[in-house]
Amino acid sequence: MNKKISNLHFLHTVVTFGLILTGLILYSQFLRGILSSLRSYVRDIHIFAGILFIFSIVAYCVILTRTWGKISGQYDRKLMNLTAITLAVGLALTGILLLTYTDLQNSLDISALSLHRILAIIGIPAVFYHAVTGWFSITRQAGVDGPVSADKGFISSRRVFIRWTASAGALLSGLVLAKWFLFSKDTTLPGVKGKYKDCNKMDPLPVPSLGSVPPIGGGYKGNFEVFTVTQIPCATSAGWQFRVFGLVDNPLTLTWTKFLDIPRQVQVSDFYCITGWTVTHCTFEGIPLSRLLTLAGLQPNAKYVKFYSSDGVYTSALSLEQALMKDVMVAVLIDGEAIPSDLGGPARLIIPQMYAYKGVKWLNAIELIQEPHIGYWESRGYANDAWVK
Ligand SMILES: Nc1nc2c(c(=O)[nH]1)N[C@H]1C(S)=C(S)[C@@H](COP(=O)(O)O)O[C@H]1N2
Ligand SMILES: [Mo]
Repeated sequence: MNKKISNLHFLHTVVTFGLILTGLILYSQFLRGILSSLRSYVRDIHIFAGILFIFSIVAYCVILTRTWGKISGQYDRKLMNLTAITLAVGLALTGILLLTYTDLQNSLDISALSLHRILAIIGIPAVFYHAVTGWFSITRQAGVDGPVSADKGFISSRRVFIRWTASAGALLSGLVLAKWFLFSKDTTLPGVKGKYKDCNKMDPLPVPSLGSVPPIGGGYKGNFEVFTVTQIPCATSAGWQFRVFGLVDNPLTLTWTKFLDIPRQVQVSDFYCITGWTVTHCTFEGIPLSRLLTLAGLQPNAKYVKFYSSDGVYTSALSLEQALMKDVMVAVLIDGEAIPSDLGGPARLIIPQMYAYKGVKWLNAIELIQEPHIGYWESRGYANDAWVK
């Protein structure tokens, strides 16, 4: 039994080490910048280690219920065990929640992410301490039970030494982690800046929320081809406005500042151009279209939603039902950066479940209408319902 527990503690220590290391790499934009080619492997390893971690928690719980009686009276040990397990379960649950984030995003995932980080700050040193002291104390017990009786003084002084070292280590790593998570502002990830041109002059720039920085999707993979049927329009915050009009009760004309006041959401999605190229893991932040439509107040005869671009040429449209899908958004940030003019900024439509020709760039107006509208590419032969696959 002791051997088993000792092995478990060892496995747990290794797994925990792996989780800390990969977790830090995933969190750190700097390390991720350096290791960008390994990014998705790091995530996979983190997930794999997380699964092992969950197994070891379950094993712990099983052992703990068996040995609970034996440690009766040792309240500090019980408390330590319970705290460690609570934290571990919290980390596992939030981790599982984060696994399910795809393109149907909401505040739940953002809360899961911040909770996962906070639990890591508290939890990793605690769990680590637990694993190290547990592993050593059981190795020690095994030694005592063995044929060669060890020197008691040595054992107790070694135990004290290990406890102190582990406590100090846990405290120190806790402080370092806390500093890293709470106060670091590393922005060295090669993003869209430099890669794509931005002639927009928007002031203020949208402030990315948690989830955008660092991007919850780990940074987009692939390359956008800059598609446009016109010259690329350049916007200024003073000249820019966003309208929602047509069959609505309260037509909206929003300035850039008013537009930025509307709460946004962060979601990760893939971007498919029907001509065959794809960009995956894009972390978009924007206003859910349904929120804008609600603000404007839909009239009963509003059946379709038409989208206009400030290029004055490009349009597209969705049925109301499609427009109300919760992952349809008017995005202003990609991977935590303002969407550059090349990619349709300051605001563009994102419809993760449809081909990108539905995603109007330089979006500046939305009209609620009663009859279907056939957009730019739709009128040139592309399907009006552009579902991917
Ligand atoms: N205003 C406008 N929006 C547009 C287009 C366009 O030419 N003009 N092209 C569409 C197509 S076909 C694609 S694939 C995507 C390309 O987005 P990107 O240039 O950001 O890669 O934008 C879509 N939205
Ligand atoms: Mo496209």
